[in-house]
Amino acid sequence: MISSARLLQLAHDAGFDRAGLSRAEPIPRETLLDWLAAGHHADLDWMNERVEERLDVTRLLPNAKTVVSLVCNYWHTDDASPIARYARGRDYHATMRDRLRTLRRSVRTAFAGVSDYGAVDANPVMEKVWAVRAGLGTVTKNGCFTTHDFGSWVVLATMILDVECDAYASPLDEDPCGRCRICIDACPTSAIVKDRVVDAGACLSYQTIENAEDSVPESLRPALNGFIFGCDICQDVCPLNVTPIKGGSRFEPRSVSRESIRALAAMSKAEFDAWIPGTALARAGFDGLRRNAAYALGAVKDTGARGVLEKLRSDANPHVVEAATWALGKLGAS
Ligand code: B12
Ligand code: SF4
Ligand code: SF4
Repeated sequence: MISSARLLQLAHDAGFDRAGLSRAEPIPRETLLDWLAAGHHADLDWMNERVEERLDVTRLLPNAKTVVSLVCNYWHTDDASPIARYARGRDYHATMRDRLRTLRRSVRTAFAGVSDYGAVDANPVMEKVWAVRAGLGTVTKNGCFTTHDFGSWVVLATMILDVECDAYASPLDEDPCGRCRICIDACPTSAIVKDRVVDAGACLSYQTIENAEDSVPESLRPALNGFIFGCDICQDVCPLNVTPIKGGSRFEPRSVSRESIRALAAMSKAEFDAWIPGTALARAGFDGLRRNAAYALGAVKDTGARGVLEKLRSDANPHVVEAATWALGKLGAS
C-alpha cells in the first residue's frame, strides 16, 4: 500500500493541475456498449476495438489496483479563432505525455517495484469515466468532463498502477446541469442526442478532425460557419464555463490561431510547415485544413473569398476541390 498524499503530490510536481485516485474496478458495460451499438462512433473503428480493455483496466495492466486521473486546464483567452481552444497551442498530447513521463519516473523512484501504464487520449481507456470516479468533476449534458475550477476547458491523462493506495476519492454527488439544456439546443447539428451522449458522426469536432480524409456530409456543411478544427459551441454556451482560469504557458495560443479562415484556406505548403507542426492541427493535415476552411467560407457565404475558392477548385486534392466547388455554389453567381 502506498501513500495517496505522496502520489498526488508527485502528480502536482509533474505539472498536472488536478489529480485524483480511484479503485481499478470494471466500468459498467452499458456505458460504452450502448454508444457503440447505436453507431455513435461513426468511422472511429478503433473505438470498437479493445472494448474489453476499455471496460476493465486489469486487461491493460495485470493486477491493476489504482487509477490516477490527471487534469490540465488549457483555457487562455476569449479571442475569436476558427480553431477550438484545446488545439490553439502546442499539441496537448505532447504536453500531457511529457508530464506523464515525469510522473511515471518519479513514481518508480518513490515506490520501488510498482508497475504502471500511462494513457493520453488514443489508448483504450475511458478517461472521463475515471476522472469522474476520482471525484475531479462530472460529465455534463454536453458530454464533456467538467470541473468546478476550470469548467470543461481541461484535457485528461490517466495512469494505472498495480498497487493499492491508502485513500481513494468518491464521485461527486451532484448534477451541475440541473434542468439546463442550453448546450443541447445550441449544438448546430443536434449531435448531443440525449443528455451526456454525443453522436460523433454528427459532431463538427469529428467531421473537422477525424473525418479529414473524406467529405463532410452536405447536410452538416452549413454548420461549419465558425470552426475549421474542432468545435467549442457546446462549451462556449455553458454557464459552468463563465469564469475560466488561464492555463499554463504550454497551452499558450500560437500565431496560427489568429489567422483568418480565408488565410487558412489560402495557406501554402510553406505556411503550413511554419504554422502547423507541433500543434494538434497536424492531425487534419494540409489538405484536411484547407478542405475545412473552404467549407467554412461557403457556410458564411464569404463573397470576398471567391478568388481563393476558385484557386482551390483546381487543387490536386479531390476533397479540397469538392469543398471549394460546394462553397462557390453557396456564393452564387458573381
Ligand atoms: C471518441 C472521442 C471523441 C468523439 C466522441 C465524443 C464523446 N463525447 O464521446 C468526438 C470526435 C466527437 C470527440 C469530440 C471532442 N473531444 Co474527444 N475524445 C474521445 C475519446 C478518444 C474517447 C471518448 C469515449 O470513450 N467516448 C465513448 C462514450 C460512450 O464515453 P463517454 O464519452 O465517457 O460518455 C459516457 C460516460 O461518460 C457515461 N458517464 C457519465 N458520467 C458517468 C459516471 C460514471 C461513474 C460512469 C461509470 C459513467 C458515466 O455517460 C456517457 C454516455 O454513455 C476521449 C479520450 C479517451 N481515451 O477517453 C477524447 C476526449 C473525451 N475528448 C476530449 C476533447 C477535448 C474533445 C472536444 C472538446 C474537442 C473539441 N473542442 O472539438 C470535443 C467535445 C465534443 C463533446 N461535446 O463531447 C477530451 C475531454 C475534454 C473534456 N473536458 O471532456 C478527451 C478526454 C481527450 C483527452 N485526453 O483530453 N471526442
Ligand atoms: S462540439 Fe459542436 S457539434 Fe459537437 S456536440 Fe458540441 S456543439 Fe455539437
Ligand atoms: S450548458 Fe447547461 S446543460 Fe449543458 S453542460 Fe452546461 S450546465 Fe449542463
